Amino acid sequence: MSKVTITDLTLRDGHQSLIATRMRTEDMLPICEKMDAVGFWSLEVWGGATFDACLRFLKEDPWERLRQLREALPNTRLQMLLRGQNLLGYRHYADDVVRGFVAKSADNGMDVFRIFDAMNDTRNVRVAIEAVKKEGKHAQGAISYTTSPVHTPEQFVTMAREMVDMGCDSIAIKDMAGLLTPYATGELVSALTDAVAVPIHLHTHATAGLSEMCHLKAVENGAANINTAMSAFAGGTSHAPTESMVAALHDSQYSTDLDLMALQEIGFYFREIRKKYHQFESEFTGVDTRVQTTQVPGGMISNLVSQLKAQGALDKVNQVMTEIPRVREDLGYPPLVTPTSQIVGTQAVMNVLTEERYQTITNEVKSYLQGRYGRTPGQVNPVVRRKAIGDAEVIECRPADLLQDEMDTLREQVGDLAQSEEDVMIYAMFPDLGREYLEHRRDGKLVPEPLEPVGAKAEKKNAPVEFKATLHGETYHIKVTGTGHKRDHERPFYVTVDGMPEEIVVETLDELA
Ligand code: PYR
Repeated sequence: MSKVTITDLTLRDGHQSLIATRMRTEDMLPICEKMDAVGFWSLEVWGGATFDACLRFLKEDPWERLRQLREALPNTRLQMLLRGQNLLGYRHYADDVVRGFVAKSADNGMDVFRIFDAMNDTRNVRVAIEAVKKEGKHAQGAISYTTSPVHTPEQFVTMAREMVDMGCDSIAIKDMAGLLTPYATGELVSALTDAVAVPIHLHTHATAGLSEMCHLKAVENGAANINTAMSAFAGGTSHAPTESMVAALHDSQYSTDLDLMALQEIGFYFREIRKKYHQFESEFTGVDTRVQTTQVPGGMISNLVSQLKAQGALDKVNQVMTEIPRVREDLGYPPLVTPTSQIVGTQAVMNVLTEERYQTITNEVKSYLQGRYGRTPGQVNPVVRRKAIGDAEVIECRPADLLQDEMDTLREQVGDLAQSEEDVMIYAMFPDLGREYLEHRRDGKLVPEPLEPVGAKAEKKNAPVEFKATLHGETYHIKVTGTGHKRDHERPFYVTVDGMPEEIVVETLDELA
């Protein structure tokens, strides 16, 4: 039995899960010295959606963020989440882009690369793993954890063995939705520790309220490392709190030996920081066990709510939640994680909003059914496939085998806008967004998305929901009981007037107040 180490996720998955990846570098740097002194095994600070969010919303150079964090955290391993052949984007890139991206990440300070594939097709992680090893860095192979009639613990063990054979230094169970239960965790960790000689790390989400129990079962069954987030960015669709897990394991054979008081101080810092980002708080906080029955991750639920709101179809949310598992089954039960969560989620929305299921089929679903994201875990629905791609060929090879090297073309396309190879990578990841970012930077026009002042939301919340109104000499008792969402400027409020239900349309909540 040995000590347990901790990877703290606050600076990547913590804020990605709770405030839509909006934490700015300026809010990370002041606390780095203290975080660096804690003795974490690693800090996950980069990758996943952070690259996209830096460019799209924060107008920050993601590479500059990495360099600054490297400088501010000299004593702690920096860790990132890499989506295998999808890197930090949503499509497969050619192998030369994968190798170049990994090399630049290592040059700029990355130590640990957690690499996953949304289909668990190990062919899609091989090039990235080899590239990390070539740079002399830590390659961590991640299993995208899911449950379905075609997934078994034995398959995950086989996958772990394959990734270790490819050169991985550790294996992570990546439970991105919070599907794990404590006993399933114990069983899987035990099977993995028996099967492979490298350390097992556990990454799970707190959505269903099970994460601390899962971590406990993981360490009891031999996990070397657990992933947590500082309490201010823990819970809900995020992770188990770092401070609580340190306290839970204290004085046991699994003790992390981290200083709880030092952690508390860091926790208070983040408590204040989170307030700044209140406008990005998800509507789903606290415990939501629906993920255990629908398999729909919390982050995906909030995305769906925004998609449906934009279509004026928020009332269809429950239908979409029921449709997602059906689409997933039709597609052969892929784990739901970027990009398959978007592929399945968007098709489910289409299926609900159109008269007939699969009346409209997205291009991503067509590509998926042609094998362009990799091998599907189970059989796909042949009727849906025929409808989507007719007699088109389904590829059997690794999807990136069909891609020509891209770097020369990308360099040529971006031209003088790129002042470094890192800039070329910005363009490579997201050609439209990357070009726009580089142009705005050249023209001195980078404007980050504004933050609403702290308290702005609180004021709105305080608008009266029950009041008396006098009209033509008659006094009514009005109680607002809920809002519907049609178009943003025309929101009906459901009210009771003297106890009778009424619908009134007002321009804004402020006007009503
Ligand atoms: C990501 O790909 O961004 C995840 O957090 C899974």
